[in-house]
Amino acid sequence: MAVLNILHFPDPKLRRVAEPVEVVDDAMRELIDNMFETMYDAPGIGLAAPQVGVNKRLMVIDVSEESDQPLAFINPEVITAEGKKSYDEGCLSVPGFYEKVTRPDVIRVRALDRNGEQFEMDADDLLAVCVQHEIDHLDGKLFVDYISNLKRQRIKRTLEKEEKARLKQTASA
Ligand code: QAP
Ligand code: CO
Repeated sequence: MAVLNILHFPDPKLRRVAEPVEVVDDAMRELIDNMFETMYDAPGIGLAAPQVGVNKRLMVIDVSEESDQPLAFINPEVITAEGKKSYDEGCLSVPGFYEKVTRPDVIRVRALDRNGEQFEMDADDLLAVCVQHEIDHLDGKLFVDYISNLKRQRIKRTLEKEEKARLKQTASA
């Protein structure tokens, strides 16, 4: 297993629409395991394949207190959505920033599991937020797209500066 490198906003790779997964094979299961390891290491509660540079419709989530309820979703789709709720969202690709985002409150999601079997799941509260946030990643969308241009630009400039500083460090090490 391995901890993968997480891309940060405004990396253009985060803006691609990801491709559906055609077959769920051992290589896919290894990627899923590595994504869980990367998410738990961060630590985070959700991670989508585009965040680790893989342009596939795949995401992992664990919103449990004990980090013992891993959920993998392949080719996920929201099939019903009701209500509205705001939640303070963050993102492993936008480290250090949290903003209120309004989304449907209760959803039903359909996906394939790590064995390629289709399942459906009802989600509310944090899980519903997280599923929708991660599906957005598969469509090249980030939570910062829901906030003002001014706030998004500020976040972009700060993260670009941090990335430059990291590159300098890496070059001199
Ligand atoms: C998406 O986000 C999410 O800024 C998952 O410095 C977030 O795991 C769904 C994280 C909130 C619903 C509500 C963020 C870690 C983790 C940071 C995450 C950071 C370190 C974010
Ligand atoms: Co995210």
